[in-house]
Amino acid sequence: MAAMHGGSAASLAPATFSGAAAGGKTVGVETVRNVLLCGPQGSGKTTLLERMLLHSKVIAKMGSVQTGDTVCDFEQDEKHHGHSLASKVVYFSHEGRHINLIDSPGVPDLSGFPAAALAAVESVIVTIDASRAHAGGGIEPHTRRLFQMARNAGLPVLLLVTKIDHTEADLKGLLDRIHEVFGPECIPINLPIKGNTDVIDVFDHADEAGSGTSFMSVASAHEHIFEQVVEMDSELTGEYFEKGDKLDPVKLHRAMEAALTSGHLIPVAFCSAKTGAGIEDLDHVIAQQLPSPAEAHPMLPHHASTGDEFQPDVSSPSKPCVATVWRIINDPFLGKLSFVRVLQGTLWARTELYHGESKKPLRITHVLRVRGKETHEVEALGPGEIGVIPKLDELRVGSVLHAAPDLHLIPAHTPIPMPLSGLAVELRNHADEGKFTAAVHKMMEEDPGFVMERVAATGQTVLRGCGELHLRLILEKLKTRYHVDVGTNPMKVAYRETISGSATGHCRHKKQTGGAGQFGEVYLRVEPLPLDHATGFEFVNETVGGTIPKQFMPAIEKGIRQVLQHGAFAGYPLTGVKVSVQDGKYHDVDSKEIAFTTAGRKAFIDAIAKARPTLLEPYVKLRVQGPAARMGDLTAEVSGKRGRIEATDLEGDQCIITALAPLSELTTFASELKSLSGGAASYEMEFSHYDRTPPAVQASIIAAFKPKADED
Ligand SMILES: Nc1nc2c(ncn2[C@@H]2O[C@H](COP(=O)(O)OP(=O)(O)OP(=O)(O)O)[C@@H](O)[C@H]2O)c(=O)[nH]1
Ligand SMILES: [Mg+2]
Repeated sequence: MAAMHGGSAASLAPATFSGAAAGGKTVGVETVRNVLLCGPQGSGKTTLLERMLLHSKVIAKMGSVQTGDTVCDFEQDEKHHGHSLASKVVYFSHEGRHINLIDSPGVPDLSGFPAAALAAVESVIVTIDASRAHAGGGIEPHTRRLFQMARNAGLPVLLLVTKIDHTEADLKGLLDRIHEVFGPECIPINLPIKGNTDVIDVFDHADEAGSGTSFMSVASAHEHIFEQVVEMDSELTGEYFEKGDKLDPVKLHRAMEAALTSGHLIPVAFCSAKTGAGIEDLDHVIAQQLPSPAEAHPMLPHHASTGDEFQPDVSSPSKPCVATVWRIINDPFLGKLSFVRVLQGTLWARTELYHGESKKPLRITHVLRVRGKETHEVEALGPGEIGVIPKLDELRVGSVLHAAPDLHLIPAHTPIPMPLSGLAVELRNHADEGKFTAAVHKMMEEDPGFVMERVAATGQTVLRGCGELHLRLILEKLKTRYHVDVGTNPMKVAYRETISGSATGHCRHKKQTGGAGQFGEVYLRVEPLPLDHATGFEFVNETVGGTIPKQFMPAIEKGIRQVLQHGAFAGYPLTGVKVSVQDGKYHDVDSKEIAFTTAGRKAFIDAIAKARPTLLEPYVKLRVQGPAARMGDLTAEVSGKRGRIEATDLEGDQCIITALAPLSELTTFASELKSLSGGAASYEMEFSHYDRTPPAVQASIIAAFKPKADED
């Protein structure tokens, strides 16, 4: 056994892998269960996994998030914050099944992690915290988003009510809210009994054994879930109404899988990680009711040529292997760990597989199973399994490994959120540049919602994430894990300069310093090009009679291009201009390229100043979603941002506002929307186009611009 960094074992961990004992063999595809555990922050996911591992005797003592000794929250920053900050995998056996569970962070800014894990699992458990279920509360906007994300991916969802031990938990009220929010397909598969200290499985039990439930009879819950399941098969429905629940188990199982996959049934289960209530039954439901990789599949890659989904064939472990990478960890001791999901065939250690379009195979030396920070070496991973390939630098999230050289698959379209929040950073110590770039590169590989950009238009290095908290966590990690300290600045908007009219400009550049002098004179004309012009710049020589010899034209163009890059009046790149050089003068001795570069630059700046200079700003397409009851407030908020509303639509109890808005107005939109709606509204945006900045805004930007002293 080797260990990833984070715990005390880390520094002792050898950078090799050993201990094939526990999981040396592959397991049959029908025994595999891959389940993503997601839900709002603090709803008890990590504690629940701890309890499940204890229950299956994988660990002898239960850790807690308070004491920072859980199997999943092993990183220092997770212990420090008391939250999971990335996804982790654990596995254990139950009723002969090999169960892989993925714990994911509930912090909304980190929803890239559960999104990326949709390429690894066949079903999703969404947690709902019973301790927050009083006075009509209990289901947060983030819970709805996660539920929707899983359903949009076509995956079966089980809703898991956690912390039922909580004394104020109003479970009946919560079940009503679940029906209201997620629909009547949400039906209990077990019910709390004995004062919420235990649960009874209502799929297996038709009558109340022992004490009754607090809010629903076992008999009616049993009837309810059976009726819902048999509806998937008309023959089975007939048999059920004739003979009752003694049905053919194979047919019943098939109907159950169909009901789960189509969303006709969303089972609701209850548990408490604190007391252990409902844990045995949850294991049983996962083992017996949730689908295997032979019955359902994760989000799949697509064929590059046709765009069709790749259809995995899990009928035999000897099919050509296809595996997809869904998570990367750069461990300081073990190196790069690529978490894979085997879609078909067997992934053997000491074998070669192709990667993407490359004709050169990659050598797979080791294959591992992972439980928290522990890695266990195995010979192979069978169809449907989740595991890790260490030390392959070429792999990224979304990489597809395959045994057939001509197969070209593109990654599954997992709903990774667009990183909308940006922060400009500056190294405090310039000697750290190499360290900074390497650290950011590693962090981008690990975190699906994080990117770094060097923005040429503003000269800034920008870190983009999915919210202010996300950016804070990124800066913290840079400092504590990679020892790189950066200062931060607000992100500048990438304005552009252009002109709205035509004008002429002139410069006679004459300089005598010591011996040889400099001489060049240029008359030119500028006119606007359309905003959608392909290159945004045209340069023509209209001089006649050799007033300026041809060989000086590139020098003049060079001077003009310097202005295009650095701007003429506000310090932003200039675009959308056609320049024609019309006349000028030269001197046999003193005319050198440098003289015409300077004359060209100054004549151009002179012309721009007279050609109604205009600032352009980036516009984005904005999509705001929130409660229909708040539509008026949300529309007003968008209009207040100079947004041009394009459409307002209603979808159930939600409203969707589509608008075009200038990016410069949206720097604090996320937090404003949050406080306006109590977290119930969210937004997405994508770049649309550049458009003119209103005169007042333009005036203040130009006023703030201090041009550098012009050195010739
Ligand atoms: N009463 C009670 N408290 C619980 C239970 N399970 C977890 N908790 C507490 O709830 C808090 C959050 O638990 P976590 O397991 O960290 O929750 P999480 O869902 O993993 O949170 P994130 O990692 O932030 O997404 C901790 O203080 C736990 O001790 C439970 O069954 N009953
Ligand atoms: Mg957690």
